[in-house]
Amino acid sequence: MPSDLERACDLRALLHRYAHEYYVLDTPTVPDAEYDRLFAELQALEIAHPELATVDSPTQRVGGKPLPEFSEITHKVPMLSLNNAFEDEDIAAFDKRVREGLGVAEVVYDVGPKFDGLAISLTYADGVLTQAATRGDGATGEDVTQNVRTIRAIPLRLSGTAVPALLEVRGEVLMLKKDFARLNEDQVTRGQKTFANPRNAAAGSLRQLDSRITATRRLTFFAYGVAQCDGVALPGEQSAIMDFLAAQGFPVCHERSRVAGAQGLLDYYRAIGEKRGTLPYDIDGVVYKVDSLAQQAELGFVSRAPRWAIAHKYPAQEELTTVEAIDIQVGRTGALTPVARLKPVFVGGVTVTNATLHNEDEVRRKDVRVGDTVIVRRAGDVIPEVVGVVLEKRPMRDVPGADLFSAAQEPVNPPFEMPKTCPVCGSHAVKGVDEAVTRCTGGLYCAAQRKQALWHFASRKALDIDGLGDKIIEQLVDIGLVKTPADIYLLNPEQLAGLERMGEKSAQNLLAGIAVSKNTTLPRFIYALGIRNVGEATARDLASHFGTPGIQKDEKVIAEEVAKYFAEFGELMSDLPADEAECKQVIARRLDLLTQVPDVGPVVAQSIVDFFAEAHNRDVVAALLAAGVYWPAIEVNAAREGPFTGKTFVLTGTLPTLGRDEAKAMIEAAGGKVAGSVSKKTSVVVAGEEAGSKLAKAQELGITIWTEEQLRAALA
Ligand code: JCF
Repeated sequence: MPSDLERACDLRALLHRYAHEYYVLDTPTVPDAEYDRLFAELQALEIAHPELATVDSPTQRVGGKPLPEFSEITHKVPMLSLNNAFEDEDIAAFDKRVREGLGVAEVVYDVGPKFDGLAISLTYADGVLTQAATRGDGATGEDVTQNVRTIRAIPLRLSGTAVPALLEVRGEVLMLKKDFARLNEDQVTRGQKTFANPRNAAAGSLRQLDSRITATRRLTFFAYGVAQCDGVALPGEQSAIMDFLAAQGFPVCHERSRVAGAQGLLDYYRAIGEKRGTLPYDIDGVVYKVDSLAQQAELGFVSRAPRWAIAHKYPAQEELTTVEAIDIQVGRTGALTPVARLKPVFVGGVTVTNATLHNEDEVRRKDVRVGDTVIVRRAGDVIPEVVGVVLEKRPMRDVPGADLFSAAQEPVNPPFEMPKTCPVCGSHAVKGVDEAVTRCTGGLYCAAQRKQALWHFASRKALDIDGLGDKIIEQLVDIGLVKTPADIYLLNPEQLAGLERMGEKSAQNLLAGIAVSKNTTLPRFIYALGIRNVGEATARDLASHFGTPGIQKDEKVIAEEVAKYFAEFGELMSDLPADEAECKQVIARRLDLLTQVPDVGPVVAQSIVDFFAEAHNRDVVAALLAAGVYWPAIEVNAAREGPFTGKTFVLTGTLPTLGRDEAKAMIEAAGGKVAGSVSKKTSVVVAGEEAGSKLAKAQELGITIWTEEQLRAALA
């Protein structure tokens, strides 16, 4: 039986090792629960025997009493800023200055990402963290030691073989993108304000007077340099200093590298730029440093920045601009989307003039108003978004009647309100209970929906009609020549001749494009119909599940026989019975039929049933086939023979080792089918971790439930 003292020491060593493996080496070796259990044991020991506690115990990371304010700390070695560069030429000029300053032909650089976080300075006396300070103005910063102790990535004690008497490390505190997303989700559930970006979240968390709050925020840290070191000789290169820091237990970035010459720098800049969107943290550039410390000393400083280093920035992903209007866009399925019209601003490498505001709730949550100054973000190829409003810049006026004693101001701009009617067709706009989206109820009566339905129908992955672009669709709908996709096939040269910017040649080309598009496939056809929630993949799944006998070129398809070209799927194409009870039964049968299709769940099935229950949608299908649209036959794969032949499986939750596609492939190879949702026809539900409603439904229906292990055993 070890003594309490020994046990406390062992626990600290273990917890220290696990945290190091997790945060620094990025290779966890024990589950979080085990860490938490050992942590609780150590905490209990230290509470029972306060004399056992040490300043570097992991239990010190939970935060302590709130401070009245942060005290000031003067940096012994000033925290400098870096000069910035944006253009390749700036980098060539930097490298030239360095080479000429040193009188050498080529210079080796240590290079790494420039994290978008907060610079911080950490002081270790005899290997123990004693002080942490923010950068402040570079000369004095704030004492955030209590807060920094809660950051698990930062060692409380150094772990190198030779420990310096004094070590001052510089680095960046930041929040990973995933932790930022989680924090904001939590803030929303708690009804608290969200942070605009990971940097603000990190700053807000680090500058908490109550370190217990900081302890709940997942901050991390990367070291990038040493300001002071006594008692141990430091290596002579920046890159070797980074290795030294890693050996002392600090997280150093895996993306760092050593390169030679301006070309090496630019190649690195581009390589990291391509990875930028997929890195787990935000960066705003890369940092280049002359690797040799002797050469650094030779180059020295200009005013407040080193001559031996430069930050090469990427185009900003966030900028400020003003909202000039909030317009409503009408989508293909009638969704009304508020869109912010912005004063043009250059962000993320392009000029942005619009940003989607998604829906009413989102506008409310962010409280975006016309006239507001907003932060616009465009990260990578992601569409631009309004991150938030700069409330301090909202235009305000005095409240009329306010006097000296009740002087008050109110915003000049009123809150945004979703219109009650569609701005294009005037139909009622409705929002389902629990739904975020407001929809125009006009359907194809609404010109906006019609135009987009046509555009979708003609698009490359649908019927792929060459020459039928936005502008032409716009005109065809506005003059009333085309109301449904089927009308496209009735157009003649005289009608097209009347359109703006439509010469004889382009009219011919368009008609040829329309004629060619008749030769299609069933998946394209289903996709082209624009059924809500039915994308390309679902259209393919439906087509290969149900099959089709195909349609010959120039076959005369009559309206009464349309259903047969869709095989079993054709059952969906008839009016629902007027009798309510009967109607319910038919719908249930249709849903059941559809949910046997792999990856078709109840929501998608409902959309499909609703679509074909509308006579006007069926009329369009019939009219398209009557107009001569045709496709080849698809045979439904005869069920493979195997132990699972005739059995239908449903997969739910995360299986311990098999991915969804792997499990599906195994089942299908054994002759089984995999369906998207559970019904009476389901033979077996294979459930993994976090299985939800499908598992519940299976239990309710008394369907056999297997684990992955049981699935494997059945096939063994
Ligand atoms: O990641 C950073 N923001 C960063 C800042 C990285 C560095 O290597 C730096 C820095 C600021 C100053 N190096 C210096 C000398």
